[in-house]
Amino acid sequence: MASMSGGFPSRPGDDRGGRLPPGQHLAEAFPVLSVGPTPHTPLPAWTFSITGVVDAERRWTWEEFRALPSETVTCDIHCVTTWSRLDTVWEGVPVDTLLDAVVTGAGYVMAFSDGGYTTNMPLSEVTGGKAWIAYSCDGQPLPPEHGGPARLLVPHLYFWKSAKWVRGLRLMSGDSPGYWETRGYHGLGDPWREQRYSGG
Ligand SMILES: Nc1nc2c(c(=O)[nH]1)N[C@H]1C(S)=C(S)[C@@H](COP(=O)(O)O)O[C@H]1N2
Ligand SMILES: [Mo]
Repeated sequence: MASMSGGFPSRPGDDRGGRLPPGQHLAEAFPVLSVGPTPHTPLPAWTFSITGVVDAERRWTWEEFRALPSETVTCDIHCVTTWSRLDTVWEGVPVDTLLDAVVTGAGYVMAFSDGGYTTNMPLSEVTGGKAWIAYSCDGQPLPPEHGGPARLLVPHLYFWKSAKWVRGLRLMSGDSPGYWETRGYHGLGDPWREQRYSGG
């Protein structure tokens, strides 16, 4: 079978052998989409926290976080503004590994980031091997504009759920909208069901 790796635009109607969700096209490069300035938190000041509905809050320093077992993940990413990239390669700590450190009855999670960005989803969307806290992309340390030192990676949902500069997960009993969800984006955001916007 021919290579399907990205880097050139797809023709309209070309779904790359079924790998492009409806309404998506291949990005030529790796676009940067940020609602505010890129934060630059020094690593000695960086921590990752699990807060909210937990038996006890947990916090890792950068050193502790980087000492956790990590995985390499190859996945396709899909932005709600219709660009996709295929076969992106990431390295990161499984969210399952971090959640193993707490006991929770939460049903939802809010990822929170330096700069104030937040995004919410059902907790089940980031468990079971579906999400990572990624610190490397395509073989390089994650560049600041793409969320370095670390970002949430939830590739099966639209990419706005993959919070850049993530600093923690707040576990919640009930759902609550994050930054874009407050502004009309979908609570779940499944690209295969084109869940771009909520309501109507
Ligand atoms: N902290 C933060 N995370 C964010 C965003 C943002 O503005 N701030 N934008 C989201 C959106 S809409 C997209 S498409 C991706 C873009 O990631 P990229 O800039 O690495 O392509 O990050 C998501 N995570
Ligand atoms: Mo996006």
